[in-house]
Amino acid sequence: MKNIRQFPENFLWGGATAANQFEGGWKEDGKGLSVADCVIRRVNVDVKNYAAHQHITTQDILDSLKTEDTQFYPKRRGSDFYHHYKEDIALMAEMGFKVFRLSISWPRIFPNGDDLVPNEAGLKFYDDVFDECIKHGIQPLVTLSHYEPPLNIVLNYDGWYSREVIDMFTQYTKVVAERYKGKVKYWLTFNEIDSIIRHPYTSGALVEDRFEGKNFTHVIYQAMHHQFVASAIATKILHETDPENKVGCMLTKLTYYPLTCKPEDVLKMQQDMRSTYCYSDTQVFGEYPRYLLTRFKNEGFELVKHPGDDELMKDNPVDFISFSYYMSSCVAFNPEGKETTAGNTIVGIKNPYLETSDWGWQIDPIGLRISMVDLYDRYRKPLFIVENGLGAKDTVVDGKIEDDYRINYHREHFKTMLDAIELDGVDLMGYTSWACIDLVSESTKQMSKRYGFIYVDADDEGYGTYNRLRKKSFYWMKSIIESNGQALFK
Ligand code: BGP
Repeated sequence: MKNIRQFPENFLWGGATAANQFEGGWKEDGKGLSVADCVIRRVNVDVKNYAAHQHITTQDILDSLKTEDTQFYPKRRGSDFYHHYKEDIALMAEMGFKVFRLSISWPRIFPNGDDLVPNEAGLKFYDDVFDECIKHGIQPLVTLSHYEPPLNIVLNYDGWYSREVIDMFTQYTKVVAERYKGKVKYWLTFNEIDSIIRHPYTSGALVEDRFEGKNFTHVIYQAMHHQFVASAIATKILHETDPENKVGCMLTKLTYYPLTCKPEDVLKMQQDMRSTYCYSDTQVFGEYPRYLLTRFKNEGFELVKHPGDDELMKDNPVDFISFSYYMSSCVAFNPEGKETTAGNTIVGIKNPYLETSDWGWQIDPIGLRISMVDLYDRYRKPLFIVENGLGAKDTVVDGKIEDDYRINYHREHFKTMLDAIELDGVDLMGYTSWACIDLVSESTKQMSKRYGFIYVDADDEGYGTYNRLRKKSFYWMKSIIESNGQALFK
């Protein structure tokens, strides 16, 4: 009998989005401003120059508050999920999704973060969304914080550097855990919690010019501690509210290869891999790894903890490890003169053996298997791939989008995922592609960097009908899910 290769029973196939890139409705029904609503789309900036896309000043924020513009503030409109959620969830159901990853926009619930009572209209919106998912047999997978903290904590507090923000996040978690008890069973606390190092404003509501005279890197470390404590408290609340809740951390899985077998290059690779693992280590083992504490000491950084912080973190480790994986890159002890290429929030040395996407990200399906094995061997807890996909330029010809390049990307990544499960013994709970439907790019704020199986008719300036179209990959993904992966080998 030919052994039929397929994914495990109850494998959670689905797709992922994030409120600040997808919802729109930036001021509707009582929603407060998030940091994302103030981020301008910078044109004529090299995609490799990630820092330029992320840089923001207090003046930039104040300028953004003077306008209702959505042409240059694309995250204010996203893909207008706010008014299309029934249609979008029905399309996801048509593909056979078992799970839909989305984030709750914190300022839709607590417009300023420090409000005494939540915004009922915001709570109602997510009730309607989760009811729609459940009607279609789709489980919501909810990210509590996905790059959209309330703007108020930037302007009237010191972002996540302020210890009070832990209490605000705790209040927010309590409200949504109670409200959606029984509707939501899968939760992530902070999206890519490690990314606060690379984009402190987006993740930590930190604007460098507001910390005159302070070592900004140390400000980020302290803010990150507050997020770790908040994450542990959220995990505790979610477990106590409903024992069926499963809570995951979420890591940017950046996978590095040494450019040569020169020991210095291999050491550099090991150091860079640890620079992201240290954050998932903290959330899985419930304590800072010694090498992170050693780095703090060597950098003269004194972490300020409150009594009870260590116990909270130790007593509330996560149940599973979720991560994003898009690409891999090379590193070298001496990168001088080496050709570089862009990646997810980083720039790396080009790997001569890999193709790149239209945005320079290196396509490496085997790198996904390497990442899965690394993470599973390190933590021995179930994994969940909650972001993986190809950002590409799609064109509509006679109403059709023939995105074979996206099908090829996913086919090769699904095959290595299955290898990791069947050959390497990795326990993989599920997979949500990023993004299952076109939405605004986090880094470049473009609509034209499309990831979806569903096309959204809107351009970088926000013009279009916002009609949804099924791409060729929509039908392919449907066949993969209904065959639980067997269609990969047809
Ligand atoms: C991850 C974010 C997602 C998504 C993804 C793709 O870091 O968690 O929100 O944006 O990157 O990146 P981009 O949108 O820049 O192509």
